[in-house]
Amino acid sequence: MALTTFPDDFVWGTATAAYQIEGAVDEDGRAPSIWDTFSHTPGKTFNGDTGDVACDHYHRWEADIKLMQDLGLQAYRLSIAWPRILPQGTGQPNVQGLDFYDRLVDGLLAANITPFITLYHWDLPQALQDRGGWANRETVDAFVEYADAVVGRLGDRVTHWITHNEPWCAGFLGHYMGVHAPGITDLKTALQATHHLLLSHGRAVPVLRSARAGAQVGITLNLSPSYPVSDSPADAEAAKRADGFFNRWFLDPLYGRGYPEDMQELFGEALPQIEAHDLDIIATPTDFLGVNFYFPAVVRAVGPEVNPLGGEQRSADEAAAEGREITAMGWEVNPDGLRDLLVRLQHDYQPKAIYITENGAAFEDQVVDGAVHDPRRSAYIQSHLEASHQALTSGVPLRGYFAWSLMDNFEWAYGYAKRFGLIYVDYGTQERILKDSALWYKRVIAENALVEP
Ligand code: IFM
Repeated sequence: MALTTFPDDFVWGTATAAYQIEGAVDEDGRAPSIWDTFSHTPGKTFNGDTGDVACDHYHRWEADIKLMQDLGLQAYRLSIAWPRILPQGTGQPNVQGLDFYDRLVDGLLAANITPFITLYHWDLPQALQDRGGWANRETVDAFVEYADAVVGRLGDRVTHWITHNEPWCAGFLGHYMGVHAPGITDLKTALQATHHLLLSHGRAVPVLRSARAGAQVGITLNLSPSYPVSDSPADAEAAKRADGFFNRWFLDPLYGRGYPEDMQELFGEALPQIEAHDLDIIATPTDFLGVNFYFPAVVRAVGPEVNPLGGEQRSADEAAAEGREITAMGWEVNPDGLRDLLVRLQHDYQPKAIYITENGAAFEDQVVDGAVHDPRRSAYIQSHLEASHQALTSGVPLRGYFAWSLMDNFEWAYGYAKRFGLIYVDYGTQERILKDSALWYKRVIAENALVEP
């Protein structure tokens, strides 16, 4: 029975990223990215896993589009591998790399699936890292060159563009915590890299928009509403700082307010170099905001010796003790966080439109008699769709939802140990199996409404 109906023009999709699914890392002129280097460095990923083969999507894309069609997907969010297009980061575009995405886009359009293309989902050409990577301002120019090459080939057909995926992760996980490529652990470098990521976004917006009338351009942020773990003023302050770190450090400059003052004070000497007009460029108006939501930050105050930002997230055990369900990533399930986040975004920033560009969960899926029964994933998505619908009802301009992920894939430092897919991938044979959640999501799309899992 239909429970909750979505607007007629609501877009239903799934998302992936190039390095997580493509494989074929040294084919047709592709050169290494920072993730090739990082994943091949001993000790950096679970089990030493790499994206060398991944889901072999580079060779199986036609069959994968058929699966998308079977699910009734209306949209598919993919990312382009920069090192396929400009293997050395700049210079002459690699025609074979462009050809691959050209075929993929045509295949999607022929299947009536709208491509939403992300330019940067973390696979910086290693050649650019060798020249300083995102901490080097020249990488901003290189990104614009890359955007120009992609749009020159695909811009006549692609209507939805996302400059960056989760600059918080690329900036801080990659350059401060060091758990993502390029594996640097320095706050000043991280803040400089983050500034250049945002600057490159602003520079690329007009390039992407110029290709075709009506092209829609946005950026995708991973956002976590932050709640204090207790009523104490110290925890409230810690939650505010966490909000500054995860959310406002990106949202404020993107929406024309510059970097938040409280965080500038906190970062002190680590602040990035900012040139005249950088903030105006970063604030170039966009057509939509992409929101990736998985879990909120529930935060307590700690001393600077524990964490320089003066806060830490409560553990999975603590969350479980409060009755929260925990996913295989150790993340707590809290769909109210998504509703609160969407309502707050509308209240504080008024984006023209919002797409949930990722949401989903990893669980320990098993194949039993050729099927994968994953009721917790369907329940996770359903509860977040309910929260999304509540936000819609209260006036949030939510235009679509992309489940993460179309299929199981390379989960970065976790390698292949974590499965987020609606489709199960047997990495030994590359067989794909539609999980129960995929079959349920197919019904949601067909009904344009929530249906019981
Ligand atoms: O797999 C990632 C994706 O690449 C970016 N967003 C979060 C997902 C799950 O961790």
